[in-house]
Amino acid sequence: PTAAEHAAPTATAIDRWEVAVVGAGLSGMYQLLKLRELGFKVHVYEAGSNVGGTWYWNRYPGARFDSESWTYGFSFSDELLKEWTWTEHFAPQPETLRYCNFIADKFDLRRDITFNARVKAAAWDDAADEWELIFENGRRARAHFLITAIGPLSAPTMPTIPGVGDFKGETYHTGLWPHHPVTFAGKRVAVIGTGASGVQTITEIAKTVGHLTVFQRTPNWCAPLRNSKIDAKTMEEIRASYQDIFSRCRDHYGCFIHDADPRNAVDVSDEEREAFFEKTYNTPGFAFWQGNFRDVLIDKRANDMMTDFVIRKIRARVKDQKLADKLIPTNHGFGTRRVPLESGYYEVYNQANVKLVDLRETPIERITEKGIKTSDAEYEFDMIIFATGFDAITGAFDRIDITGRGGQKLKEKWSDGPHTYLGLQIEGFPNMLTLVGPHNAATFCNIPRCIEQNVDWVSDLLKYMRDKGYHRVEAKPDAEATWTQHVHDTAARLLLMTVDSWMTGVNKNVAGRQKRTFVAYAGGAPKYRQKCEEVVAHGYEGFALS
Ligand code: N01
Repeated sequence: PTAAEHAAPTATAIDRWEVAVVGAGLSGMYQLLKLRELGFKVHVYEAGSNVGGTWYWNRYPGARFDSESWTYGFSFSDELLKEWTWTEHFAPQPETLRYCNFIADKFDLRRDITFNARVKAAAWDDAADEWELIFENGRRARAHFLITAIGPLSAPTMPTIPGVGDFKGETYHTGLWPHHPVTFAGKRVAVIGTGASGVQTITEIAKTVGHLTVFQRTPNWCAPLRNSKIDAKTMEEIRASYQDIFSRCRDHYGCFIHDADPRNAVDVSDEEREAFFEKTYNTPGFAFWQGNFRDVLIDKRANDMMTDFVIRKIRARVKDQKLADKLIPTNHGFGTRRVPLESGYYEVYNQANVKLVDLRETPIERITEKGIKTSDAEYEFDMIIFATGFDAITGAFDRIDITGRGGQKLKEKWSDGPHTYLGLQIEGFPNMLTLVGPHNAATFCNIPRCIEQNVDWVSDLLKYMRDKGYHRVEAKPDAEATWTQHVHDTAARLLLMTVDSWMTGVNKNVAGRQKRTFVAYAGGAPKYRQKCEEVVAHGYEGFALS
């Protein structure tokens, strides 16, 4: 059936499942497939009208991978690897969304997915050993296990600028981009935000826009993507090397194809360092960030060297050096926030029809019916694009009213930052498993590589429980406390902990998200995988099973 044929649930009967999965992005789809194969009665609820998650919602112009396509796709099915063809090394969003739909079709997933079903609340019923889900339209469902597959960057946030709803022209948020075509030719367009979404949007729409004004609060360090097409012969070579590709990704900290260099930047000669920077800067993808000297993200001296190299690159690309000054970050070193990869971003500012407004000099005072008023000017627009990001990692959990054992609210439990065991389970919330959840290596990962690990681990746990006759799984308090402390200890040495960003849990547009905390896992995917395997080897150590 097509997506349109899946009606939203109506407020009558209660569905009952062994396992309810929330979200039909890549993690929810793979989880469905695995549990179906294991014979569980499993069902997925998805807020959107079709599969794809991130790739369903983020349809903004220029959206594309910054992981190599062929390292990003699922590895679990040889058939899928044989049948699917990537056309670009960093596929654009429409291609990745097609990939998601291809998976849904190939494995006939849609028959077990209800679309247009946004979960409003989830509550644990201790007497029945069940989760009850309540949807926005009032419909309910019950399941013995609840698996969240709700994504780390899926709760878009609007800025808290006065008058934000007043503008009468076209408005879009990059993370909620409409399904209908949007045109920019002849229009006066504003973009607020210069994170990865803003950088991709700005670069793409600059090709056709009438006039573009970029409102930048904090400049970000960017590096070149260096995308190219994949021809048929190259695709065959990629297919022949998939096992090697996935094995290399397995060994990398973030499951990327870029091997980290064992040397320290501070230990090599100036010439050697410069040559290596040049080489990695010219390599496609995250090589410069994820495959650089081993000390660049932990030793300030090494980071300064890397940062100095990138400053010279930006200065060479931007003609007006006063403009270059504004585009060069001054409050953080390269790579200490998520690095947007770009394809001609800096050159956009050489265009006569593009203006950069530096909000550190002239802050926005309000949004008006006609445009944006800063402290020194009033701008009129036909369209405002909000590239203002997400309430990351915990935001999607907060948007569901989740109640655990004894009436405990997850939002309250996490009011000072998440507490989890392995980023997969939470004390007080029995039988709830969090794929790509906070404190999970998947949040800092070439995500499908880590999704496969998460889903396989959760599926094995459910099978183990069924085989052994257990009905409940819940993290023990001491295991949760130890893991949470480990998460913070591991992050402490990273330079990124000295900077505000979604990676340090800060979002100035969300109440209660002003203080830095660590919401991901910085020990790296290999170490995380090893820990998960050890827990299993010791009979699911740290979990209470009953
Ligand atoms: O969001 P962001 P994003 N007034 O939070 C600005 C992934 N991703 O959607 O830095 C003015 O990075 C804010 O300014 P500041 C990737 O992991 C992947 O771009 O807070 N400006 C910032 O510039 C990425 O990191 C891809 O001062 C305001 C911007 O909005 C993550 O998603 C592509 C403001 C938000 O940047 C999030 O990226 C895209 C205000 N009131 C995204 N409020 C791939 O390539 C916010 N801003 C795969």
